[in-house]
Amino acid sequence: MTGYRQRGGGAGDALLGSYGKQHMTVTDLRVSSLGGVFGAEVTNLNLADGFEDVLIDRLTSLVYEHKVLCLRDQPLMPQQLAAFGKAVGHPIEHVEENLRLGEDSTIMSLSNVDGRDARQRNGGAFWHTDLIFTEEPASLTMLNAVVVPLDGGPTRFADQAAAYDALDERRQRLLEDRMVHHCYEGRRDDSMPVVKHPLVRKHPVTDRKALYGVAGTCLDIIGLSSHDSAKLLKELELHATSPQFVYTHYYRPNDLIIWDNAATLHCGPTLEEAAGDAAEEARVMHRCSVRGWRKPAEYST
Ligand SMILES: O=C(O)CCC(=O)C(=O)O
Ligand SMILES: [Fe+2]
Repeated sequence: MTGYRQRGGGAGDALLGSYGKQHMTVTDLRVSSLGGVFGAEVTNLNLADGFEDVLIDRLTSLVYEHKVLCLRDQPLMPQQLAAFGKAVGHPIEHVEENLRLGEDSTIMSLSNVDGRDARQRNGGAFWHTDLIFTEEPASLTMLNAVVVPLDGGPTRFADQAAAYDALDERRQRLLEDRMVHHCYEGRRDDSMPVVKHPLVRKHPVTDRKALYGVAGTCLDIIGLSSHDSAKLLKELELHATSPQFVYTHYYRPNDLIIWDNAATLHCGPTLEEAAGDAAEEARVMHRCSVRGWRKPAEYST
């Protein structure tokens, strides 16, 4: 794998539970902007050394506040990522078995170096929010960058609370109590169940309103004619993903990025298969997506 920007050994080689090192404390964290319209970076943290509840509370608070959080320099083993996912929520088993990583069915790999087809390489290369086509969509999703291509293999994120706030009040009122049908891949052929979710969603922890899942898997807005529904969904998608709401994250090896699926849409890059001469295009991410909303102390009143 020469030419890949690949992680080295280091802290990630220590397994969770080998508590020889000192745990990081909340006061050690350094938080700064990622330099875009939203999102924050966290440094001076090493999850591989272990983590306590108070640290998990602080990190989830930061995710809710900033919607996208990048923890730098986290070369986690899959089982460490799974343990972190378990601390944050209830990790979700991936349905496609060949994407699961080793023994742990809650960690999957996104990769363009292992011969998988374009559908699996590019499964996230469209604007969406994770698992909204199920009754209980994902709350948070995290990606740990293992191999990063030269162009940074970016993921784009769109701030859906800001997109909602930017609508005029009349439009906000019009959208407020609407429900939307969703289906896996936006299928309309009855091959997968159809579920309903609100078009404007109040965040389960922060209570902040946001547009919810207006791109990706929506079939129609309930109560509108199919013409009006298609027109409005198209307009909302354009609005919700317009540049003033978008932060594009170019990865560094060992980034651990965490996003809030209730407050954002995201879109992965379109990936060519990377082999031989195309080594600079290689991209491997370890992924964990969770359900459930951890409520840090500051939100439990
Ligand atoms: O590969 C990416 O950048 C994002 C993929 C994605 O949509 C996901 O992991 O949920
Ligand atoms: Fe996704």
